Amino acid sequence: MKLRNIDYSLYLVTDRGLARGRSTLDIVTAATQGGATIVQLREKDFSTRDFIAQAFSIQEFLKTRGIPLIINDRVDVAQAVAADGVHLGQTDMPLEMAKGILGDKMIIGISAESLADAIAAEKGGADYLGVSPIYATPTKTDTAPALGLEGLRQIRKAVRLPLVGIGGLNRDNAADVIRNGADGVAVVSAIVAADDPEAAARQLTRVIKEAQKT
Ligand code: TZP
Ligand code: MG
Repeated sequence: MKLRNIDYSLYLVTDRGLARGRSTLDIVTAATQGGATIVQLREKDFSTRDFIAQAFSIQEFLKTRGIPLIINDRVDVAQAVAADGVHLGQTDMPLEMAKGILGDKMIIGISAESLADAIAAEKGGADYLGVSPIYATPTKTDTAPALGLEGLRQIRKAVRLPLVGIGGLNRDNAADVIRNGADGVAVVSAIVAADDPEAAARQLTRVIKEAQKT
């Protein structure tokens, strides 16, 4: 069954390469202890089999916390492990095809790199949008031009879907993203590469919750 009422407030996106030798499960454990509300498993160089094994292990942990697991890029992996959702970019499987395969059982998140992307994804039945990138980031360099807070505001005005900002976000700018219309803040390096990922997540959670009140 598709989860409803997802809390997108602090959306962790994993990256083994930035974890400084710590396991993805360690990072996910620390991040959720610190308040991450949703986790996307992003594995660009795993074999399919390793990706599935990793997904099962993270899922086993997240289920005990009631935190949703989203799989990056791979509709087949998401389906194989019965993840809560899949996240697709503009060059991944088209939304319509993913919906054809997954039906209405899974959350489908779409990366919107422009206002037109956002409008098309809402029309096509996406469940949430990653507004990408808010700022340029060394974590992912093959992105569209940064949308900035102005780009985020324009998308907020045009669609009703939950919006998660991503790209260059950290505790110093997370509140701006919420105040300019995002429901949540997605981060890689601000948690994954932190000296203390749990403390980093806790700090982000505090900033985000505070901004959500205003
Ligand atoms: N998609 C757009 S930007 C990005 C992804 C996966 C990376 C964000 O990483 P960071 O370290 O939070 O800037
Ligand atoms: Mg992708």
